[in-house]
Amino acid sequence: MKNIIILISLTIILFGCNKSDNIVNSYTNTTTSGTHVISAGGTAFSPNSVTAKVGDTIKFVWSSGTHTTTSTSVPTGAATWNSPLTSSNPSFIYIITAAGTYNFQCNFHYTMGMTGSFTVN
Ligand SMILES: [Cu+2]
Repeated sequence: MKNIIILISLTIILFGCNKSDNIVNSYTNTTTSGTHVISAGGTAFSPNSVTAKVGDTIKFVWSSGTHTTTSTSVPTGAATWNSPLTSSNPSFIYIITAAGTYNFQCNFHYTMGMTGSFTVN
């Protein structure tokens, strides 16, 4: 009887996790067409250069290590950003509101070339 209760509890826990994953996935899927994923790992962003449009989303995703995504220059009128990218802060979303060139870096590894940009038309 005790084993049955444990089994039921595990099923509820697993079902709960799957359910929340599905919500995350469906959210991602609805924004895929305008979403550009840039991953941070090692000492590089990948890709480190992206072309996008106003209204698109740049999604920074942690891959390994300890990083930040930090804007170093943005077009007039655009918001700057500075966010950790770590195992406990594994993603950061930036919604583009202005055309121009955006440059960003990892504050820990920019001297090793961990920089990137996106150009918005
Ligand atoms: Cu870094």
